[in-house]
Amino acid sequence: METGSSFWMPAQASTFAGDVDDLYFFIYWLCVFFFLVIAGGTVLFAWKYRRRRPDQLASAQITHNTLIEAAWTIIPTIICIGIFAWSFKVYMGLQVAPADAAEYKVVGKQWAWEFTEPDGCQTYGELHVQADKPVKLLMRSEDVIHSFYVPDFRIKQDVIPGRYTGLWFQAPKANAQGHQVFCTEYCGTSHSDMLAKVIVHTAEEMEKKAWCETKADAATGEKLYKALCAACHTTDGNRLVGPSFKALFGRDEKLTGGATVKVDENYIVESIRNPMAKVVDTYPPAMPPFPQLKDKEIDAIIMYLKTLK
Ligand code: HEC
Ligand SMILES: [Cu+2]
Repeated sequence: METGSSFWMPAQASTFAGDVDDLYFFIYWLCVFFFLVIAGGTVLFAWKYRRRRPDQLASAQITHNTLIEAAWTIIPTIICIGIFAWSFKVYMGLQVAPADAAEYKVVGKQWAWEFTEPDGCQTYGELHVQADKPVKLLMRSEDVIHSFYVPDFRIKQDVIPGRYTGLWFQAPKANAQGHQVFCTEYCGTSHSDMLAKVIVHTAEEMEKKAWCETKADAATGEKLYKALCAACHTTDGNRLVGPSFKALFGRDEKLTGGATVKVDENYIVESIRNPMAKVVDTYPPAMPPFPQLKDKEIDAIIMYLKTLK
């Protein structure tokens, strides 16, 4: 468990996580209190005024009590107005990003998250932000409705095709492990694999931006695989939406239409750039192209695929 997390709630890792939790627990305990009063009162009265003899008439025929009726109207009204005012304040805090927030672009698609930093650096499955600085996310979907949810930050927003939606947050503390991101709108077969992390950096790390230099090595390839391909391709031989990458490199692949192709570097590049050109036999033409991947990133993926014996 992360620091600050409890049995009830995940860590409070954004500036407004505390406010959201305070409001939540206020409403929660208010409900517990009234549940006990009402359910307890019902049980108590059912017992206290029970019929004791078969010929017993109902006790006093009370038609109304102005004082009690006024009280149970006015008190809940005041409580509801109070909850509305409090929620409105917290909600506006969540909705309105400060003017100096760093603007990141977020794209959700089946089944990965892509991020573009204000300076154009692109990352996949990892959102890198600076500690104690406001961050604004401008989000869109390339296919169906997704939803961007960071429990540690207490933020969640639908990501919709054909229109931008926004979110903002400020994470006070650096966190190298990262805060988990989930997709919370059911979006197809690998919905539950549509994961990412928000990694919060110190100012010095943000200056260096080590994650922005792409190295053409197998480790980088593995990271890209996990962020972009793992929802459809396994490495253990199991069939998912697409074929497994286990022992893919060098094998002879049967294509729809009957032709056979040897899996080499050029076939892999073509599979990534133009997946419809050659479709593997028994699989649907369901792979999206990845025009955003740089040549170096594809080199890294190929190096990683070669390690999967
Ligand atoms: C939405 C699901 C999906 C995602 C995401 C996806 N693929 Fe695919 N991929 C498929 C499907 C389905 C096939 C089989 C049909 C075809 O050949 O186009 C396939 C086929 C392939 C093949 C040919 C495999 C073979 O057995 O010959 C390669 C190589 C490949 N994908 C690489 C990638 C890489 C690299 C990524 C990540 C950058 C990726 N795919 C992401 C669905 C996906
Ligand atoms: Cu999704």
